[in-house]
Amino acid sequence: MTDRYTAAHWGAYRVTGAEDDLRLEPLADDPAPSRIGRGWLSAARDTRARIHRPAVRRGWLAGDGGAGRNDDSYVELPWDEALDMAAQELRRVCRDHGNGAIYGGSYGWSSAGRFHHAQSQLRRFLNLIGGYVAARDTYSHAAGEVLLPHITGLSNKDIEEGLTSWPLIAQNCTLFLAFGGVSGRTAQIAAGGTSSHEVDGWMERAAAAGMQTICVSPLRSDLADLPNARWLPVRAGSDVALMLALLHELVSNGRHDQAFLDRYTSGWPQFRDYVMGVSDGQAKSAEWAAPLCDLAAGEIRDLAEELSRHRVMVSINWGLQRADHGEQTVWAGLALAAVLGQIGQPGTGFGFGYGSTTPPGRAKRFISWPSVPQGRNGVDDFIPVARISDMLLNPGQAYRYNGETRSYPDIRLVYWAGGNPFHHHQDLLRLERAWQRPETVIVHEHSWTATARRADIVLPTTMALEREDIMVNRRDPSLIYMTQVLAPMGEARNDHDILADLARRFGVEAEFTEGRDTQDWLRWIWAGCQGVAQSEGFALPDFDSFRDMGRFEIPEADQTRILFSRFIEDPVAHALPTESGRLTLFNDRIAAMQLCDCPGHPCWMPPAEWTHEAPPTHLHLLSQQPATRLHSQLDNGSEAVASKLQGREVARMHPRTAAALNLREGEVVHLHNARGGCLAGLRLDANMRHDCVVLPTGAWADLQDSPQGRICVHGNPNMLTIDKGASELSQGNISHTTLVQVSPWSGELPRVRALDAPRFVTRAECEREV
Ligand SMILES: Nc1nc2c(c(=O)[nH]1)N[C@H]1C(S)=C(S)[C@@H](COP(=O)(O)OP(=O)(O)OC[C@H]3O[C@@H](n4cnc5c(=O)[nH]c(N)nc54)[C@H](O)[C@@H]3O)O[C@H]1N2
Ligand SMILES: Nc1nc2c(c(=O)[nH]1)N[C@H]1C(S)=C(S)[C@@H](COP(=O)(O)OP(=O)(O)OC[C@H]3O[C@@H](n4cnc5c(=O)[nH]c(N)nc54)[C@H](O)[C@@H]3O)O[C@H]1N2
Ligand SMILES: [Mo]
Repeated sequence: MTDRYTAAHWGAYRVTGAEDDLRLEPLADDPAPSRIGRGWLSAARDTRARIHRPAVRRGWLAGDGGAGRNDDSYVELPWDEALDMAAQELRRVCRDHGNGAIYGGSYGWSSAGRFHHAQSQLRRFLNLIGGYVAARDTYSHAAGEVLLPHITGLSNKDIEEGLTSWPLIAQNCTLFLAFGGVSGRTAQIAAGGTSSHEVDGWMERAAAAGMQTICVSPLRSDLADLPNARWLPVRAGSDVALMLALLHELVSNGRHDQAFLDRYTSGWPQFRDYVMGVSDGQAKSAEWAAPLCDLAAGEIRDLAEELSRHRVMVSINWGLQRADHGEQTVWAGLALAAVLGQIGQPGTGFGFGYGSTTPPGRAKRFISWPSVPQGRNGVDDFIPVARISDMLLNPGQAYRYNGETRSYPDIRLVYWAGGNPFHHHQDLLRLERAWQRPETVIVHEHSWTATARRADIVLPTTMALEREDIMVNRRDPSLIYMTQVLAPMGEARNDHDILADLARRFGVEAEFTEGRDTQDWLRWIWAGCQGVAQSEGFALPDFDSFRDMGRFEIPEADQTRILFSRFIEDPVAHALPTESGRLTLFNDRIAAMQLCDCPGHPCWMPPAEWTHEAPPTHLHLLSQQPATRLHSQLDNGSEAVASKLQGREVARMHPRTAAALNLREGEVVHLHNARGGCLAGLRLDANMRHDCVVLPTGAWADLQDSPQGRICVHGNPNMLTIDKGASELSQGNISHTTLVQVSPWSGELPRVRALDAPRFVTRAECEREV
């Protein structure tokens, strides 16, 4: 009997029932299925929010030059006409301005599945017509991503995949020092899909084996309730000060591992002089750090002493570096692990990203499965991914990035498939202004997100449930044939098919499709997988059998890893590809860049905004990843909708803070600062610092004018965040560095329109106006 499966970034599912009784059942052997999937079917069937037909923005048809790109009405068109328009615009821009005027960065998570990956499909197409301006690095960990190769010689991917495995932590680590926590909330996700969620289970096993855990975070909930778990409620944005004080304390008491530092690091003398205050006259003592971190000096000293007695894993989550000077948390964390001297030992040392998604630390063998080739980009220009508003607002302007001085390209056309910048980017009102600059915006979406509602040409795509695909994830032992579960909504088409039709208009259809339809491509990918499997020493079934089985488990071969183990075994034979061959605690190349916001060693620099010295009414905004969805995906699904309060995203605050601000549980409140504002429903939470407010990311932005200015009535935190690079090194986003005020909302409550379709007009109505 044929089993049917499908998969998403949040898990894999067995499909049962039909029509009205259709169900997505998490795999029976998944120990902790994600709650996100519960909202998947309802979001897919949401006829209000889904895009049914190609649509063109009314103002764009009327030649408004982009000014109306903020929730205009739309004219629906037949596919051929919409594609003709898109092709005409692409051709015009390439002819008049060159391919360097097309922004195709198209950042976003899109959906799981090896073939229908929107961004890869788009890049393949754009490469065939001459190329596009690309985006570098990620929103997830750009600060770490740019820094790590300098200081460790390894890419962020190398580090993520090389991280010391959970079983070794459970066996050997006695103290897990978790900066930002290790959260089952974020471990729901694995890019490309996952058959299993194991992070909470490993933390439980380790705790049962006696491991102590310290959650260093403004939120206690960043770590599950484990035996031997403690909460160190550090001030948000002050972790580097705490790390430096721990270093100072260890060195002052002779508890640093000098032999390790001599053998495996370079630049320790310069960095030590900074820590001890020799170079700048300020010892980074516990007394110095205490007011910055809002901890008692004694607590910091006790922690340093404790660290020196334990087998310690210093773990830095990704969120910590999505902050002003975010590079420093990664670098200072590595320095702390180096001073403790346990890097490269089983279960201890340094970690970056444990719990931030499910794969880091997973003890599985990695297999490089094939994917659809994207071709070569004829344009070599790029921007650091989070500099999009800067680029659109300031063509030609110079900026620094990773030692280079670059300038922003002059973009005329933006093409996006598989991402939602009007949820993910910082300072959305600034983005809204910047977004009015290009001549044309083309978006592929399956739902009327805020980004789709700001596109000129909107091309409706299928959701993963509406097509066939394959989940093969390098770090997952299950290979899943993703069956088609639902018929496509309206006239929605696959990204690939849309782009194939566009390619035909450029005479490159044959190159784009290589003569294959979806089934042919899936067979092609599978044939590649079979080859890879063979070289790994096992056989895969033929394609038809795989499709019938729905799920194939590769022969189990768990593998554990120890980060930096080869280097630690022999630092000469396996020198790191850094400037010194070792871990650099002072880095000459970075120092030579002479950046005022990223000097040559880990360094404390106060963030652009933080609660220290701010009035008590200014709260630190933690815009963490949402528990009920993947970023903005499935925000219209039942799971996310049920979690809202009066139809809006929930903000959490300490009861004492709420009382002082005259705010009550359950009411709608107004979060605001100089950049903008949003409305959210208020819940109280005693397990958090009193000077913070939590508002998860991803509510579909719903920007409306109100007596209090232009606000998001639905609760998107990026109305408030700062659009600035972490430093001139990485230019990574700093979404976790933001102060806000919270007030009661006394006016009438604006209706949330984000989950409805935009207004439609007929062609005739539109033409009458022009
Ligand atoms: N304030 C704040 N902001 C943040 C963060 C934060 O912590 N705080 N985190 C940042 C991080 S780490 C990230 S990764 C980003 C995430 O930002 P994004 O990756 O942009 O967020 P998603 O909501 O996953 O966007 C994916 C979009 O693709 C669409 N989609 C899904 N499947 C398909 C498909 O098959 N075809 C097409 N064409 N579209 C499809 C979905 O409808 C959705 O709109 O957000 C960043 N923004
Ligand atoms: N459910 C769910 N899971 C997800 C995602 C999702 O959208 N939904 N997105 C995935 C993606 S793309 C990514 S990149 C990862 C991100 O994974 P992370 O970056 O680890 O997740 P965040 O929720 O942004 O941040 C985790 C916690 O860091 C803490 N934190 C913030 N600032 C500070 C600080 O200054 N000091 C300290 N000590 N702690 C701080 C906050 O309390 C926050 O709850 O999550 C992934 N997992
Ligand atoms: Mo991310």
